[in-house]
Amino acid sequence: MSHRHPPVSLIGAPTDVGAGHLGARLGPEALRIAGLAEALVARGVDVIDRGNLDGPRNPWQPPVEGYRHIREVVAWNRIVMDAMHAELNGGRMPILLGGDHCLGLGSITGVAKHCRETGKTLRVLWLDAHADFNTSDVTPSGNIHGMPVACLCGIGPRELTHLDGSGPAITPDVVRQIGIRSVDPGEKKLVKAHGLEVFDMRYIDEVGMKRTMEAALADMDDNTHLHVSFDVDFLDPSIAPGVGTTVPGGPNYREAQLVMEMIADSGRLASLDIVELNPIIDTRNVTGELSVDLVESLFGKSTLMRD
Ligand code: NNH
Ligand code: MN
Ligand code: MN
Ligand code: MN
Repeated sequence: MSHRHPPVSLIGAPTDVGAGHLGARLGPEALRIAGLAEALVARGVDVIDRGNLDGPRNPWQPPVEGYRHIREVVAWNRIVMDAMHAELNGGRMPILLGGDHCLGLGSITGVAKHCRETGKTLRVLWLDAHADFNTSDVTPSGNIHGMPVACLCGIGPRELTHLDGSGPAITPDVVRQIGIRSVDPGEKKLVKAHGLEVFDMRYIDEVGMKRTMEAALADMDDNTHLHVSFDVDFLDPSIAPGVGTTVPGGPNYREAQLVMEMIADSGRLASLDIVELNPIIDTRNVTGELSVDLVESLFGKSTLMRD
């Protein structure tokens, strides 16, 4: 199956203010050097690289009242929200090059705003080893990259839950999480209480990736805006070592390819985050190159049997 894709805009957000390791600020450049734009052009996609957004530097301070760098996180996320929203308004598909996963907050808030304005139904696929559903009370680290899903659903401090000045961006039923295998004890209670749909690794082991993706992509239609938030630590660390918080037991290369191919086949992909890539920790940009390889599948590259 092949689908036409709208024009794409690459948006770099070089920051690690939400993370516990320095280096994700170099993610956008690692993805560019791995050939992201060229790979999309080779798929026939019209690509503009908007370059990098500019935001506050990482002050590298300890958490205050359960949040690390909240001011800087808010500033970056406002900038990202506006950039994502502007691209969608202009009829383009934004691809956010993170940066750490706190940016999923701004990205999806901008996407959700556009969906409200255009009457689209938003579906978010959250590909991650982690649920990112912490709050200041239960976070083990204070790092806000562990909190964006909770904040998007209205759980958290007002400056994060009302980033665009209105209400929370989404409700938990919008989200499908895939690949989850590290959830903190207090976070686990919250995930259950809010009824988040989580296809964790145990589920994937038992049911297989094909049926997992069929479930995660079910009930979409022509009016669905599908946003994929791809935390690179979703992948097994044996193939993707270049992230700050590796967790063993993630999807292997073939499973990850199938995830991307099935999303491509849905024909509904309308915006994307690629986050948490940390080239400082990587082995010669292999994780950047793998990310580009997977994005090619996301844009319809598959083996000759189905082209
Ligand atoms: N759950 C941990 C925390 O909140 C780790 C979060 N790290 C991530 N999330 N990379 O995707 O600190
Ligand atoms: Mn994450
Ligand atoms: Mn709009
Ligand atoms: Mn993660």
